[in-house]
Amino acid sequence: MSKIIITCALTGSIHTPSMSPHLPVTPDQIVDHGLAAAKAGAAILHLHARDPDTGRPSADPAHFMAFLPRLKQGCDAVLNLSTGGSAVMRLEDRLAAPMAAAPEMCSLNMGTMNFALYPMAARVTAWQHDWEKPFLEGTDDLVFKNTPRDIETVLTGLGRDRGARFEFECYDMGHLYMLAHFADRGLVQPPFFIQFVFGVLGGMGPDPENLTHMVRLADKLFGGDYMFSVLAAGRMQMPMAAQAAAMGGHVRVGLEDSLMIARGQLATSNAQQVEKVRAIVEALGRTPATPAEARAMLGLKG
Ligand code: KMH
Ligand code: ZN
Repeated sequence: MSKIIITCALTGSIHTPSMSPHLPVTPDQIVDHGLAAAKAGAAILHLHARDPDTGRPSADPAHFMAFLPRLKQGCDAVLNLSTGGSAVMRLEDRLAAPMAAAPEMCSLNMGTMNFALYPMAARVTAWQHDWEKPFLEGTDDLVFKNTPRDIETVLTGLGRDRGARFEFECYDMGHLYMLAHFADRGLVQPPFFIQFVFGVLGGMGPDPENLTHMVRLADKLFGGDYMFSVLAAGRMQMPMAAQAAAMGGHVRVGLEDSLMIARGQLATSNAQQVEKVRAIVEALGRTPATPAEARAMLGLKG
C-alpha cells in the first residue's frame, strides 16, 4: 500500500475557547501546535485563523499572516488554507487570505448544507467570551453555502489562476457527483484528494458502511484517479481513521475535528492526536508520508 498522508487540522472554526483550554487561537499557539504536529508526523497542516484577542474564527488575512510565515519557515509540511472558513462568513471573505497567500493547497467544500453545532454547544457550562453562545446557537438556522457557482469561483481563482490543488471536502454522496461534474467540465485535474467528512450534523454520520459506500461510489466515478482521506468529527475520529487506514486511505485528525484524545479526556495538543493516529496506522502496516512524498502524491506545486 502507498504511504499514508496524515493531515492535522489545528483549530478550525467550530470549537470555541470555552470548550477546551488547549485549543490554539493566538498566532504563537497556532505556530507551536503546527510545528509540533509536523514533527509528530503530519505531512499537511489544515489551517484556519482566529482573532487572537477573542478566539473567534476570523477571515482577516492579517490574522493568517501572523502565523503563516513562521510555519513555513519552521517546518516543511504542506500548508493547506481553508476556503470553508466558517459557515457564518461570506465566500468573498473566506477567499481573501487564500487569494493573497496563493498556497499550494486549499480546502474546497463540495456542496451547500446545514452545519449545526448542537453537541458542541451542550458541552459548555461557562462561557469565556460574549460571542461564543450566540455563534453556536445561530447554527440551528444557518446554511453553509457552497453553490456550484461558489465552487467554480474557488476552482478558477485558486486552482486555475494560482496553481493550488485541493482537499475536496465531501460530506455526502451528492458532493462526489458535484466533483465529477467539475471534472467533466475540465475545471479540476486528477488525481483528486477527497476528504470524506463524517459526523457533522447536516452531513453523513460516522457509520462504517457509509465509508465503504463512499469509496465504492468514488471508484465508480473516478476510477483510479483519486485518493481518499477521512475525517470524523467528534468521538468517532480515531475509529474511522483506523478504518480509512485499513482500507488504503489517508487520515485527518486535529482539534478542529475533535477536542478529545480518549473518552472524557481532552487532548492537550494537536501533536498528541497525530501521535495517536500515527501509532494506529503504523500498527496497521502503513508508513506516514513525508511532506515531500505527500507533495509528489498530490501533484502540488511546492
Ligand atoms: N470543519 C470540517 C468539518 C473547511 O475548512 O473547508 C470541515 C472543514 C471545512 O475543514
Ligand atoms: Zn477546516
